[in-house]
Formats: sequence, structure tokens, C-alpha cells
Amino acid sequence: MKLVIAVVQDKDSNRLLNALVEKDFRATKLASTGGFLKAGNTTFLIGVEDAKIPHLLEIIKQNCESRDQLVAPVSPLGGSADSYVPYPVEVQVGGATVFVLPVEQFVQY
Ligand code: 2BA
Repeated sequence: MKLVIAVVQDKDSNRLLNALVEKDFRATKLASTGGFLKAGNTTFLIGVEDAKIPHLLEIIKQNCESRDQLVAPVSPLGGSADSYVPYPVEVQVGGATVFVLPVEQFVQY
């Protein structure tokens, strides 16, 4: 068994959750915050048998799209002005950042 951790954009989270439930995957949806943009995103925890991993990754890929996002400049409060960028910067936020971890034990009570 594996634990799949997928960080996705909020805009895609309901569509992905619906697709997962429809295809009989069990998932937990957590509200999270990206460290770089400091904006809300969504993290899914999905416990799944090894053989179903390719199908799961395909569902995630199909339901999450990457988007360009503007990052507003933030003045360096007490920090170094050397790293301060005074204009908005565009970054591409990925459709999904996915980690696949081995599960040592899985029990439900
Ligand atoms: P954020 O940390 O808010 O990052 C949003 C996007 O900003 C990233 O998209 C990337 O394009 C850009 N970015 C992040 N750190 C950067 C940096 N130091 N310099 C320049 N640009 C940077 P993604 O890479 O698609 O990541 C989307 C979200 O997935 C992240 O939101 C974070 O919540 C999560 N994530 C990505 N990589 C991760 C990792 N290695 N570990 C844990 N979470 C990760």
C-alpha cells in the first residue's frame, strides 16, 4: 500500500475530489498554504493499493491544471533590501505536486 500526498490548487480541488470518489478512491482533503506564495492550496491524502497508483496519478493529472500567477512584491520588513523585487513576478504554479510514500501499516477501527 502507498500513501499519496498531492498538493493541488484550490480551484481544482472539488473537481479532483469528485473524480476520486466516482472512481472509488478514498481521500482526505486538507486546507494548506504554499510556502512560497503564502496562498491557500489543497492537500489530498490518498491511501491506495500499489496496483492502482498509475490510475490514480492519471486522475490527478487530468483534473489539475497548471496556471500562471502574479506574485505581488512584499517589502522586506527588517530584512535585507538586496533581495527585494519591487515589481510583480509571474510564476507558474503546477497542476499538482505529488509524493508517493510507502505505508508500513494500515488499520481502521
Ligand atoms: P508554493 O510554495 O506557494 O509555490 C507556488 C509556486 O511558486 C511553485 O509552484 C513554483 O512555481 C513557485 N516557487 C516555489 N518556490 C519557489 C522559489 N523558491 N523560487 C521561485 N519560485 C518558486 P509548484 O512548484 O507547482 O508548487 C505548488 C505548491 O506545491 C507549492 O506552493 C507548495 O505548497 C507545494 N510544493 C511544491 N513543491 C513542494 C515540495 N518539494 N515540498 C512540499 N510542498 C511542495
